[in-house]
Amino acid sequence: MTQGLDMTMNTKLAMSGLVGALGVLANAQNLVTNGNFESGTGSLGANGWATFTTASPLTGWTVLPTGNVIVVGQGSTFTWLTPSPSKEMDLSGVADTVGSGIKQTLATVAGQTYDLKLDVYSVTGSIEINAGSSTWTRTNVSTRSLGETFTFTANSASTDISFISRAGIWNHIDNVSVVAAVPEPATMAALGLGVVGLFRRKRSK
Ligand SMILES: [Ca+2]
Repeated sequence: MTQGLDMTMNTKLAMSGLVGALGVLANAQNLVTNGNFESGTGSLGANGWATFTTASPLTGWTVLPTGNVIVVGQGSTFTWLTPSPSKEMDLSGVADTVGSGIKQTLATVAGQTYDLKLDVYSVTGSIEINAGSSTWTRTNVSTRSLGETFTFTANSASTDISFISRAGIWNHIDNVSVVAAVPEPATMAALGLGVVGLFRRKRSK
């Protein structure tokens, strides 16, 4: 009887470890909302672009106070747009405002490492990329650069990511994603213990 009770306890512990570990693994999905800038843009107008400000935010994103960004679409007068995305973000907007940009707050796990990935196109420009306390700058990316990856570690349960025009014009980004990098050793250990625990339970039956 006692042994049976112990086994139940062990099984529960093993299960909780396994479920917890699987929960973290399941988080290996994109945390960014509307990272491809295809949602909630409405009509892009005759010129093929639309302006977004703090007063008229874009789905999933907060436009920074100095922000005056535009979403650019296919068929716009900006003919340099490549065919692959139908819409993308120009951080400097029509007015080419320095400090213009967008922000999004993500639910993260403190201590977890994440990969921030995005497409960058910055003709005579400079894009500041932020994730928590990490900062990177991409300048004069005159050829569209796809899937650039920046790795950061979250300090808390929420992390702000932001993209800001620091100079020049045509500071474009698209396909922004943040995905948990390889699970932490502690997570892998919990997963391993969970599997071992279940295996032991089966064998003892
Ligand atoms: Ca897009």
